[in-house]
Amino acid sequence: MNLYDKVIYQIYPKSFKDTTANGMGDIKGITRKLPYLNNLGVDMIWISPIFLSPQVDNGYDVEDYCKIDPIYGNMDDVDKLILKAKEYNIDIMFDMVFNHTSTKHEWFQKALKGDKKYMDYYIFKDKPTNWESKFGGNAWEYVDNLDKYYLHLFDKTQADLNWENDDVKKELVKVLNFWLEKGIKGFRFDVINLISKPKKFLSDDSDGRHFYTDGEKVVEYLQYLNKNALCKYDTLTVGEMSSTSIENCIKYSNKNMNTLDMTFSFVHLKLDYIDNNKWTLGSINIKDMKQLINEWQIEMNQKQGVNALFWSNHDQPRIVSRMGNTDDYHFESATAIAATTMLLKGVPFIYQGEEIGIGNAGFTTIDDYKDIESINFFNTSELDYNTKLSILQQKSRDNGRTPMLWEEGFTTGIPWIEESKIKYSIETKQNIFQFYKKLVNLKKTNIIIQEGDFVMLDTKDNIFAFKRTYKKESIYVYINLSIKEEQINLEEGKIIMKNYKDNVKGLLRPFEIIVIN
Ligand code: TEU
Repeated sequence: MNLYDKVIYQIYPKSFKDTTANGMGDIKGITRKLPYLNNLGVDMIWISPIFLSPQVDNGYDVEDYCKIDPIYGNMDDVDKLILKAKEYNIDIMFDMVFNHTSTKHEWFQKALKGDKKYMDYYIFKDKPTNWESKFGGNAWEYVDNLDKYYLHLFDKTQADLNWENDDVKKELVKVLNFWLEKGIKGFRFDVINLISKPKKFLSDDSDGRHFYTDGEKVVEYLQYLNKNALCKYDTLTVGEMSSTSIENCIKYSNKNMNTLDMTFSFVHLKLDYIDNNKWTLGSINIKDMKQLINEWQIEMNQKQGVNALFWSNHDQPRIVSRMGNTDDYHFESATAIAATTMLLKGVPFIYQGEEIGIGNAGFTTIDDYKDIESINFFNTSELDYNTKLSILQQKSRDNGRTPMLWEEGFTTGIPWIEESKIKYSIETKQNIFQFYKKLVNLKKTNIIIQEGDFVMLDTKDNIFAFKRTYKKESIYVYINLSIKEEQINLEEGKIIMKNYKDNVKGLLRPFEIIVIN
């Protein structure tokens, strides 16, 4: 499948559109909103997991990869969605959580009973290491009747699979082929660079991640999936990479490697961590951000790696709250930030609600939070209540999980999670949407934006400016990422996009963006 002319939209189904009044979004809700997605102009929708699951981690704990969780509907709904989406030329991308399964999965249940075949599907050891779980606490859980510990890099109900076992790989290939046969065109692979565990399980004075991140056999395993499933169909794949490097992302996305089509990396989303700790009150330094983007744009491009471009997803706070200003420049900052992904080289992902400027949750009590990672942090941190609450307001994954703000409402029932407390006008939402629509269209129709090389321009720290060049033709993008007005000399040419009505020569106003051809 062609890559650089694509725009992908992520749906977090639980919060997208409820058609049954149970307070949770569903598959029929997605089908109902296809005209809206078609109007936005996206090519593909990535749907976060809708497989059978106890929902401890909202579906990232899979009990059966080939069954649909009844809270979202049934297989018939999925078939209809695929068919209907085709009418709009929209393809569907599923979210494959292949690093771990839920402990409710039949395989794990058999393992728990001491079935040797299935114990070897997971990682059971006599002695634990001191590795930390990504959701807090130790990464090993003791099973009394087996007198062994199993590895869980995430919640204790998410047991890591043993990819050394050929049967595991075969089972997972079966799953991919099942969905490919049904007409699913894309896959997002959850934390896929964690699947290759070391030969020896050791402890040291770190949290352990260097032992299992970007392990020796990730490439080999991805090639296996590619050879036995993906390459037989016209697909588009993206791998979610935890704490990775450019070098590794090239291996995972260069087409000559026969691995994946592109990678999500998170280095740019850790800019507001203090000392690499998420649970702190940090802020993004624009200069550092530009430097990082520059590095990833240039190096990935040089060696034919492909960047999946994004700021927001279901694990991240809303970018307009994080980097923009929802009080005074909601429209301007939402649109300026949009241009920092949509106009770079790579494949942009829009996360539901980003296209209408939804901000952080703004929850003021711990009772409003639903996310397991957030709750674990709250329960285990020794900070005082108010500090913990402020940190959650800034960093909780629930910031990205509040219901989609449809004009007619998300649900007629009681939503599973509260709406964002940040209120703003329907007009602003519509204006942001219209701007996104223009960006999507530009991406889809302009070869310079699709294929052009990236060069960052030298500007003041708060201005992000870059040039895209293809066969001697260039597009210049100037973005003010602050509330400070800034003098700037713009390139001569035609303004093809702007987020202020007029423009003032030699000046970029707060969160102003100007695109020149
Ligand atoms: O997330 C991987 C991951 O390591 C982080 O995003 C993590 O959730 C958190 O932000 C660390 O602070 C993926 C999924 O996107 C996420 O929803 C799942 O919870 C996780 O894997 C486990 O499957």
